[in-house]
Amino acid sequence: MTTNLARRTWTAGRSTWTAITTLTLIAGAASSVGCKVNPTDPALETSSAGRACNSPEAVICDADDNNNQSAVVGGRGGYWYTYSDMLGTEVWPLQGAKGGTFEMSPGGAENSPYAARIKGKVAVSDQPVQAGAGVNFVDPKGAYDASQYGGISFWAKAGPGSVTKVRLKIPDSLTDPDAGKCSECFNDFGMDLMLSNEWEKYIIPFKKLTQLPGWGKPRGFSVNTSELYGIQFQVNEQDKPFDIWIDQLRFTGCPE
Ligand SMILES: [Ca+2]
Repeated sequence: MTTNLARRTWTAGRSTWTAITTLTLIAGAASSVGCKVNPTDPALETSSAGRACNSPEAVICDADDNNNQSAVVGGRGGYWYTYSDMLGTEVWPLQGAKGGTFEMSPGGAENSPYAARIKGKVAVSDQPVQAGAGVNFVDPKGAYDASQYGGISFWAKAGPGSVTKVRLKIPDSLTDPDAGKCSECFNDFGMDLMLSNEWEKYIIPFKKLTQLPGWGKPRGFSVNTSELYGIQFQVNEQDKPFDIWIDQLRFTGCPE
């Protein structure tokens, strides 16, 4: 049921996207259409929520230390991990529950040496299936106050033959079970992304994140930026291979 809802939502989103693209050609004003945002729109670079931060503390992880820990700055330093369903989905690097440890891959964005990469294949099931990578903000895992920032940016691409649809998820105190508030957890505020096979920069204003419709208890109006747990990138297309690259994660929209 959840998977069907997600798929329907994505289909609707893609239709909207086509409409936005068309309007862009006509009016050149994609960012002003409705509530949708094009996360690769360069105009976000100059928006209050999306502009780059100069502070070194805004670097979440550039992967270039070639280890499984995010940048140890700003009271952070959480670790990367992978996850999957228990229904046959395979993911590399192997998830911790199966004895694996996350590792970075050579060939980062912006000509940097390393990036986070996950690859594998999503299983076929009548239950929801998924695989993903995530990074916690702090270690041990806990809430992090990111309310001084307006959003995040990162670079991403899909390898040849990979699915290109990825859902960005930002677990917060309402949706992460570790916060103890949700009875139906994991419907994190997020955004569906359509990656290309080339590195592209994505800018995600926090206020543009939404939950998937139809499930999750309780549900919120917006992500709680004062209590964020991490960032996840998830694929869920059944019977499809994935090869997803993420790099140069940063906070955006620092206070001036
Ligand atoms: Ca990098």
